[in-house]
Order: sequence, then C-alpha cells, then structure tokens
Amino acid sequence: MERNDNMKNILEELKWRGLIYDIINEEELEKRLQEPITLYCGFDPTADSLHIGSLLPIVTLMRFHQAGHRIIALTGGGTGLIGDPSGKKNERQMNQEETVFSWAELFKKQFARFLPFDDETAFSLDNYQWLGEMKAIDMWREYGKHFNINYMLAKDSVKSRLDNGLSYLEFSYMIMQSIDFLKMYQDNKLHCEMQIGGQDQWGNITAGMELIRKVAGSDAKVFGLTLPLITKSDGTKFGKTESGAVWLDEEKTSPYEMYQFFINTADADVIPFLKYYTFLNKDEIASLEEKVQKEPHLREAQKTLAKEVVKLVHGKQGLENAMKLTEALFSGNIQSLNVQEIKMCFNDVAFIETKDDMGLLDALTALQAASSKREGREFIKNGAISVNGIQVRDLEFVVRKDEAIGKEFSVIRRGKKNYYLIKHQ
Ligand code: 383
Repeated sequence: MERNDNMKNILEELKWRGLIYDIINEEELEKRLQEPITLYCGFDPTADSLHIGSLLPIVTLMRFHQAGHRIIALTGGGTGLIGDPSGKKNERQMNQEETVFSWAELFKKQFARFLPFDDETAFSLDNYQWLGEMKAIDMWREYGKHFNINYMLAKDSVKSRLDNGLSYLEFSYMIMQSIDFLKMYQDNKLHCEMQIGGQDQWGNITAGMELIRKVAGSDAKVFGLTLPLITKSDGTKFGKTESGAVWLDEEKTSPYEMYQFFINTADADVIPFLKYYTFLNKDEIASLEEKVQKEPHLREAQKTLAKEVVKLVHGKQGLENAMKLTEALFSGNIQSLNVQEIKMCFNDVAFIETKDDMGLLDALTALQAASSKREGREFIKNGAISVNGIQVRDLEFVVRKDEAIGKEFSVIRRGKKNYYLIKHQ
C-alpha cells in the first residue's frame, strides 16, 4: 500500500525536493506513473570515476526505484566514444577505445554501490552492446533518415557550437542517444518509456522521444524529465573544490574530503541540498531548516548533509573514517592518525619534501606558512605553531624524520585551521 502511494506521488515528491527542471507532458506522465514505468539515465565514461554531478541523477533513479518503478543506469560505452556536445564549448579530445571501455567498467561498479541491479527492477546496461555492432549504412538508413537537419540545427547543443566548430562526429551524437531510447523502448523486457537527465540533456531527450514517435507511431507515449543544474547562492560552480572536482571514487576524493566539501555548504544552500541529496523526509528537513534559522552557528544542517551523503557514497565505514579525521583535525590531535589517514587528510595542503631534518623556521617559510623568518618567529613565540599536534615555542626547534608520523610525515599547524605537510624522504 505504502509502496503504491509512493509510486503515485513520486512527481509530487520530486517537486517538493526541487528536482524537476522540466517535464514534457506532465499531466500524461502523472497518470502513467500510477503504474510501474521503466525509466533510464545515461552516463558517458569520460573519466575514471563518476563525480558529484552524476550523483543527483543516480539518487533520483534510487527515488524512482524505491517508489516501485523500474530503472536503468545506462553506461555510454558507445556514446563515450563519440562525445556529447551538449553544454560543451569545444570539441572533446577523442579517448582511446580501451580507455573508454575500462572507464565504463569502473562506472558500472560505482552504480552498483547505489542501485540494487537484479535484472528485473533495476538494470545496468551499456549502449556499446547495440551501438558497437551497428553498421554505418544501417545507422543512416534506419535512423538518420528520421532526423531533419533543420531540427538538429535548432538544438542548443548544436546551435551554440556552430561558430566554435562542431565535427560531424559530435553532431551525430544526438542520433546515438536517440537510438538508445528507441532500442530500450522497443525491447520487450525493458519497455523503457522515460528518460531523465540534467538540464543539459533536454535536446537529446526530446530528440529520442521524437525518434520513437516516428518509428513506433505518433501515439507512442514516452516521457522526459530534466533535473536542475545545481547552483550555489554565491554564484560559484557547485562540485568543485580548490583541488578540483569532487569524485565518487575514494582514491580520488577521500570520504574525509567529501565530508569537508559538504560541511562547508552555505546556510543559504544547505536546505535545497538536503532535499536533493538525502532521503530525509519533510519533517526532518523542516526541523533542520528551523535550526539554520535559529542556531546557524551549530551547523546542524550542514553536519547532517555531510553525514548523509558520505554514508550514501562511502558507506558507514567511510563516514566513520571521515568523522574521525574531522575530529582529529578540529582538536589538533594529529598523533591519533596513522600514515594512511594523514595522506587522506592532507591530500591538498601545501607540502615540501626533504631528505634532511629541517629547522622549523626554515620549514615555515618554505611552506609559505610565514612570509618571512621574522613573521615565523612571531608565530612561534605566540604559540601559533604546532608540529604533529604539539605546540612548539622553541625558535631553534628542528623537525626530524625520526619523530615524524610513521617516519614519513610531519604535520605543521598554524593557528586553528592552517595545515602544512613535510614529507620526509
Ligand atoms: C548517453 C547515452 C544515452 C543517454 C545519455 C547519455 C549521456 C549524456 C551525457 N550526460 C552527462 C555525462 O555523461 O553526456 N549524453 O557526463 C551527464 N549525465 C548526468 C546528467 C547530467 C549530464 O551523466 O546533467 C549530469 O549527470 O544527465 O551532464 O542514451
């Protein structure tokens, strides 16, 4: 019973969460969603990991699945060889086939962390399966025939690139993505009737719907839904830190770094982000909203957001690790960390490498923790500097490999928050 209500109310739920940018034919879709529907979202393997931008459509697929619908995570092993011009200013560099295939496998492993693939209600597919074996002549005769050049030129992804340059390869991308939708629509077992994607995918999604109607008949009912592009209240791009993108692979972005990324969410953004990324319900979010208003300094909402997302992506263990590191850094209790944890924590702080023991003053200037020796002396005298969690007031202090953590790292802290690393070789 509850499952059924969820199924029927999924649009309402998505709307409340601010997850809908656009829907084609909303009334019809609302009716159609009274019964289980199959929907998909595609992801091109353009790097060796998914990133935080891919998480929103993944979580949205989870919501549909939990509401009783059937979902497909489509890896673009085929389309990844072509390159979607949508939202891209310039032609992409072509990646080697083996590279794209190996990335595709990494994507599939990552999807499985979120989606319980069972080949009945949740599917993991790769469009190389059909695009890879398609003959060029068939592609033009069976599908190219249905694409009107004027229609293609009118799409943003094409129009915006005409001056900058757009190769025939990327121009044909929307045909490939449309073929996917058609193939999965025609497949009896899948009968996929809906595609979701970010705002940038609107043109490709509608092109697919158009192709299905041309091939299967104008009464074919298919749907498209786009998710908003996530924006931040300060106008900066979401999903980037100083050290680059936030990846879902823990080797590229540690659970600790991801935790820090979300903890730093602005008060103005934290409620929308909780709605987008977590499964907390209306009451839970409303009570956090009150806390943002009444006691913003406690950052309760940010802590919840960070915990929920890190747990979702890295599991309980990852979350525990992130919190341990956060606690150690906050309290300055660096000694409690092992070499592995030091690496995770200080992945992106300023560092120097040295073979020799090093005077603290020299280290401070080399690390640019102090602009001059004079300033360095001030810092030390004022008790602002600690080495491996222990305050140092001795101007002659020497940072020694022998006393380093694991004989590898000495962590320098200046003030409450500024960390630097000496890597002993
Ligand atoms: C490929 C084949 C399909 C359907 C979709 C695709 C991929 C699509 C694409 N998507 C982006 C990507 O792969 O390029 N042509 O990096 C991103 N997506 C999702 C979402 C998003 C989009 O994977 O807006 C952000 O994550 O749609 O930019 O049959």
